[in-house]
Amino acid sequence: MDDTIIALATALGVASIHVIRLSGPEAGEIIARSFIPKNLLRWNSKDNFTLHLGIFKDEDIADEVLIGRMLAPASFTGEDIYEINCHGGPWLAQKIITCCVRAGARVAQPGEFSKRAFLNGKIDLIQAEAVVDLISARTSDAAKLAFAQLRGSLSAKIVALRQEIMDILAFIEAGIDFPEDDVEELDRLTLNNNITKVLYRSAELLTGSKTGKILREGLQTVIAGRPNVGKSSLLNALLQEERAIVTDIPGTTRDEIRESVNLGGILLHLVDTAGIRVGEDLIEQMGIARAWRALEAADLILLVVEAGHPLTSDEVNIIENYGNKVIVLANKTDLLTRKLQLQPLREEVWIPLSVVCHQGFECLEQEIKKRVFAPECDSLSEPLLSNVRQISALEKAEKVLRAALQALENGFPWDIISIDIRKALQHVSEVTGDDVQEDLLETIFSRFCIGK
Ligand SMILES: Nc1nc2c(ncn2[C@@H]2O[C@H](COP(=O)(O)OP(=O)(O)OP(=O)(O)O)[C@@H](O)[C@H]2O)c(=O)[nH]1
Ligand SMILES: [Mg+2]
Repeated sequence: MDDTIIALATALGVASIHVIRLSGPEAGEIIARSFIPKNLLRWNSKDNFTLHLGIFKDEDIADEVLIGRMLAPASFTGEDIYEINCHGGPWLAQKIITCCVRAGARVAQPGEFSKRAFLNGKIDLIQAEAVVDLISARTSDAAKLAFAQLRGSLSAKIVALRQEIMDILAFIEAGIDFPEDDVEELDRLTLNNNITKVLYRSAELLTGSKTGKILREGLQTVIAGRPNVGKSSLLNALLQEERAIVTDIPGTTRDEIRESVNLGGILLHLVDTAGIRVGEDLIEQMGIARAWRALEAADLILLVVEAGHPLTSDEVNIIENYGNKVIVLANKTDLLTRKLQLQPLREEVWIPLSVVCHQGFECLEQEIKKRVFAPECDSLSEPLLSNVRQISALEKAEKVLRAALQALENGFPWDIISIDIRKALQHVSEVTGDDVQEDLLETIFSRFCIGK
């Protein structure tokens, strides 16, 4: 971390401006070699968080640029940062970078600026990962969630949880030092209560994480059913464009068609599949095999059936096998002459639909929302966990805490219990990055973009 790194922070291509970022102890000197400020006095004043107009000049280039100065330790990385806003030609940007590299800068690895911010204690891992989520957010709830994490509301919860585990550990250590039988009984009860309290808090966070994960990643949503029931018509209606071919010939769709859509704030990754039946030719059979496979990987299955018709064995099979991830859409209600009788097989939800008359879509949206937002987590009022790595670390912590509780109930000695509590502490610390291996850090930050 003692060198100065440089990268293009904007996407490479033609744009009105490009932003080149430099961070490190020599950033100021490197810039000064090629920058001729318009107002030398202001530039020399070293005032922090200031913008400077001037000319960036090298042997074979010159550009009028604006340079932003953010000095250590108040900057994003905690180091001296200079941001060059140059004109948006990719060649020009590349030239400026080359010129700075010649002056001593090193081209940054992906995520290296954020990694420095983390290592300098400016942000924790939750916040670093939230930046990436905010950049890739495609719905307003996903953006809100990432922003809340970036502001540290989730970190505060994890830090509190970590503190409670540290208190438990301190309590056990004291118990080990003063082992007296009558005190021991009382202490075991207190310890049991305290571990249970921590478990309750982590369970709360993990329940909310189901919503968080969906808001962050979206739902893998497979549209399935037998041929000609209106699957591709439903896809087109949800996308509001004629994406898939629709005909009244059964077996129209062969290959999977994948598109994403924002339905009431939830990102659905839709997969339209071939109608399930005994395929007539090899191509159709291959499509049908893909449809079955897609069901396996789905978070949500929209099973389209024809309203008023009895269920086929394949439809029954899908409901029975994938029960809680199925919503049955009884389509073509416009063709019915009498009132539709809905007869669920189990606990699956049925929604009457007419794609051509655009009826039933609100109901579908409500049902999906109901599944995403568990009643106990009302929208985004609470900070939610959403990142798989963070969720899995907390799950591991929960598992060892349960083991500790069990060991306590079985009358195991305190030092054995303390081993589990220590492990729990380590897993919770992994969430914020307070205790994390170097190679894990490498993996996390390598997923970031260059210049971030
Ligand atoms: N009356 C009526 N017809 C519909 C409705 N939805 C779809 N259709 C018609 O049903 C026929 C089949 O529609 P598709 O969307 O191609 O059906 P599919 O399920 O994708 O069929 P395959 O790709 O063959 O599996 C078309 O003629 C559609 O216009 C509806 O709500 N009401
Ligand atoms: Mg189709």
